[in-house]
Amino acid sequence: QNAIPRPSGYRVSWHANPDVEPHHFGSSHPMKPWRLTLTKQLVMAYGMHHAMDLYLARAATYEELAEFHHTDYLDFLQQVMPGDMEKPEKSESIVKYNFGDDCPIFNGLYEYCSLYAGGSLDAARKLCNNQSEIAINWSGGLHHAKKGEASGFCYVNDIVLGILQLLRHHPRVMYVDIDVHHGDGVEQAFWSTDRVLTVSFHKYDKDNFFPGTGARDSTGPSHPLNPGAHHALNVPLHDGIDDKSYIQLFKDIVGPCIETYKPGAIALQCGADSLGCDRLGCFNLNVGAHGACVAYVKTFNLPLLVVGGGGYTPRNVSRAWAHETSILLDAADLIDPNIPETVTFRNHFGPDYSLFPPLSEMRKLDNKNSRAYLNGLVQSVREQLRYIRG
Ligand code: ZLS
Ligand code: CA
Ligand code: ZN
Repeated sequence: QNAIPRPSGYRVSWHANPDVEPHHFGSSHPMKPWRLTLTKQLVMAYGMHHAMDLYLARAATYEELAEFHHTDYLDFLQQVMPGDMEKPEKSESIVKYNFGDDCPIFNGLYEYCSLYAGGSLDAARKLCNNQSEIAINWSGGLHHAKKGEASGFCYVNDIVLGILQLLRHHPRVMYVDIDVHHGDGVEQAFWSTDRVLTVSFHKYDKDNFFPGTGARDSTGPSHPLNPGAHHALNVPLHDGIDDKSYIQLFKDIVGPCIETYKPGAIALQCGADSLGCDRLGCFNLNVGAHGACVAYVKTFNLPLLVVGGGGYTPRNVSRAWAHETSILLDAADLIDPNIPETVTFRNHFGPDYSLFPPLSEMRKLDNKNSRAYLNGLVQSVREQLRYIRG
């Protein structure tokens, strides 16, 4: 595969540390950091690494993590060991900090957390220093982590840390989240400020789908004098949303949000569990549609922090994030949809060996989102935006 030419107009930076990849949540756990290895192999097989500035992410320091997280939580995260789960004297803290099946304690947990957080911090700093226009950290995007507890496979919130960095240089930052789950940790962190507008698209079912928050009428603090009022925007969806409706909805909502709020920078969480055939997800998107959302955000030409997130069918996560890397490089047209013969672990991409397998046809799923429901969402978002100024 020929190398992708380097774009002349703007710089794209890639922030990663290969030491994230071998961490293991446990064999039955859906989160597989190994999907990052597969993503990198695809990106390299296409020659995309020649078109970006590549940075080895450093570990976030304790002090950097403490910009958002409570130090008692960080101390625990730093000291806890795999065997502690069974120790009675540790059980109080384990419950308090929400460790367990979703957030297991594994070897190298603190290293894993500080490396993926370091990637997002480095990426945000490159944007602030004008050394990059688009900065990518596929190992980040862990949107559920709270100040003082782990949640939903997330231990430290690299997105919050990245946005805090962007806020040093930009009066307003917009956050967009296309993971199938609600971006509750990021929403909560910026709940009381008008300097961050959070926008999450997600499956919403209060009782049966994690984390159970993110209803349409959950828009920020209810007191009108609280500056954060109206600055959380939620797009709750039902099962099976398809390419056409999702792309239309995304543009109808994200476009007016950017035009109204006029952010100085955007953080985009690209959770790939919104794809069809995801092990945990229930949407029906193809790789092309997921990428179309990324492409749309890029058209606004704002400094862009791009992070990963969920995604539990590794072969499709890596397809999506490789395709999205090519979009961010303006090189999607130069990429062969047939996965190169030379890619390492090519067997994972069979039998089709395509970057765009027909995911939406592989699992029969009705779209439970009626046209009327989606139109109602767009209407209600328009009404919310009347309270927002840039
Ligand atoms: O957004 O639904 C839940 C919570 C439970 C059900 C599962 N049990 C284990 C705990 C209690 C109510 N948790 C979700 C979390 C989803 C996090 C998404 C993260 C992100 O994509 C960003 C990275 C959940 N869904 C599925 C599982 N947990 C889950 C499935 C299978 C297993 C294996 C390992 C562990 C226990 C058996 C597990 C969790
Ligand atoms: Ca989401
Ligand atoms: Zn998710």
